[in-house]
Amino acid sequence: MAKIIGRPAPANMPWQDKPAGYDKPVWRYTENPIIPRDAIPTSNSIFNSAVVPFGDAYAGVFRCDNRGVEMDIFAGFSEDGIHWNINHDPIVFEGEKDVIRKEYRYDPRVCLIDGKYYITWCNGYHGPTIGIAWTEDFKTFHQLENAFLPYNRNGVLFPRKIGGNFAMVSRPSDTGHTPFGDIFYSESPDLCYWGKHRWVFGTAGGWQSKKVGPGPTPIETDEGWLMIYHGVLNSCNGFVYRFGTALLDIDRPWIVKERGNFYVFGPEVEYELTGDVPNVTFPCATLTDPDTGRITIYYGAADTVTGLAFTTVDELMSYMRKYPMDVGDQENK
Ligand code: BMA
Repeated sequence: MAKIIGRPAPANMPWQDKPAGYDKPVWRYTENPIIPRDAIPTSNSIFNSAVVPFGDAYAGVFRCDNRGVEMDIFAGFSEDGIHWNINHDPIVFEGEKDVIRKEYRYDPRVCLIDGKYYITWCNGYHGPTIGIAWTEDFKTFHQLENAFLPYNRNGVLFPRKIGGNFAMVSRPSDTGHTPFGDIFYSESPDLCYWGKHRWVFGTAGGWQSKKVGPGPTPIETDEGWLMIYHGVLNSCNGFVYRFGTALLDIDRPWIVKERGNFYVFGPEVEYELTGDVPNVTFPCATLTDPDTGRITIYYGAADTVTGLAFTTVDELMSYMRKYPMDVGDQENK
């Protein structure tokens, strides 16, 4: 089976074995949600957040909407990846005045590349676009130019350069709740100028028929980039957010080698089905263990709280292969 390529996992990576008799590829942490909506004094909701190993513990960037329901991102720290101390004030970025001006910030991702932690998020700049910053200590954050013109959401960096360039997948959008969405790939030599924009894939049937967008940092395996992505159904009662998997070519990630037809995870339990926005499960980060193939997923639930879920590279690959989608002629798409 596929092997995860990457740094060894922290010894205390959060994990629970699959419950006996459970027949789905991703299972929930029994103590979910790990972060309640009011974990800091001003928060209305804490969700769609990203964590990474940091030293011998963990750090993260959290989406906390305040009780004015204004969106911003906050740094946080944890010894075990489960219990978090989130700063009570949002991140203050250093950088050029035009760059650090703030309208709103949400849905952060964190990605370690060559010893620096890069944060990407949906950044308000006359509409949503992709903000980028880096930090080495999760105390001082240096903001770079926005990656793209508005409108775009879900900018997710690859954890290493591809063809000598930084690489990112994203979902071009509109100013509102965007009734469309495909995943595109882009490269940059310097994290300032982005190009080589390639279409990766678009919507398909059922659970992913309205829009699809990148989730956590793609996971490098010896068979390709394993991408966990969100898919959205437009039901008669609003959007439903689930997630599924695709395998991208390692050197040309716009080439889709495989894609699952079935979702791997979706809203099923109370804190996912009810909250500020019902029926949303939205993954923004994973921890991975190359030795065991374990994958721990951090996801936002109902735009209100943060949950943990578990799977393995074998579970995701075999489920994708059991229920595959025909990806067509990728060389002529
Ligand atoms: C998307 C983003 C996410 C949110 C989702 C469901 O467009 O705004 O932050 O989780 O909608 O409301």
